Amino acid sequence: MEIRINQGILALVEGDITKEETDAIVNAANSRLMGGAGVDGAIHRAGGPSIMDECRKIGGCPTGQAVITTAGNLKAEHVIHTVGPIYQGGTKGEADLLRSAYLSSLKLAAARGLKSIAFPAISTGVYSYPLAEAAHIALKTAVDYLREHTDIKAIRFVLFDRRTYDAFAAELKKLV
Ligand code: AR6
Repeated sequence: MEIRINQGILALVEGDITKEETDAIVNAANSRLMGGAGVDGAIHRAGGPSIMDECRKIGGCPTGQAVITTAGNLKAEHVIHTVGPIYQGGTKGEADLLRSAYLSSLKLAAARGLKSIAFPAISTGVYSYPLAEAAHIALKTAVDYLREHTDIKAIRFVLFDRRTYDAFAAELKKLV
């Protein structure tokens, strides 16, 4: 599913983010930037050890913020590592932190002059964020960004399974 918003394209695809050819792919990291399971593990495995070397030098990233490294052996040029919230019932500021993870990544990409970015469904795996709510926040942040800015031309959500793709597609239809 693909829609034009202002001067940009927002796309939903089912697939593996490590195969993306966007200027940046986004990693759903942890605040120590030490690697882990899920998409974080997949990105470090496919990209090779240089990404972790850079993460070690950066040292960490608070929840809701983002940092950038090169992308080792991946086709993308950069990896933006952001940290989504661990879902704890929804009363611990999780929604604001999740929005901030997406927005910080977009702002960092734009500040580096990057034109295309691919996101996974941040916080919806190990961090247990309810899928429909997380999809709403992710897409609203992306749609608003494209409406308000013209620097980034393509935002892709690369969703690992059909259930996640369907949840994002349902939320996008409600938003636009
Ligand atoms: N491409 C795209 N999406 C993927 C891929 C892939 N190759 N692999 C998994 N996903 P998660 P979180 C999906 O758990 O919830 C790590 O240990 C996955 O199916 O990767 O933010 C970190 O180090 C799900 O839909 O991230 C942190 O400690 C989505 O990516 C913690 O997990 C996010 O699931 C972060 O947890």
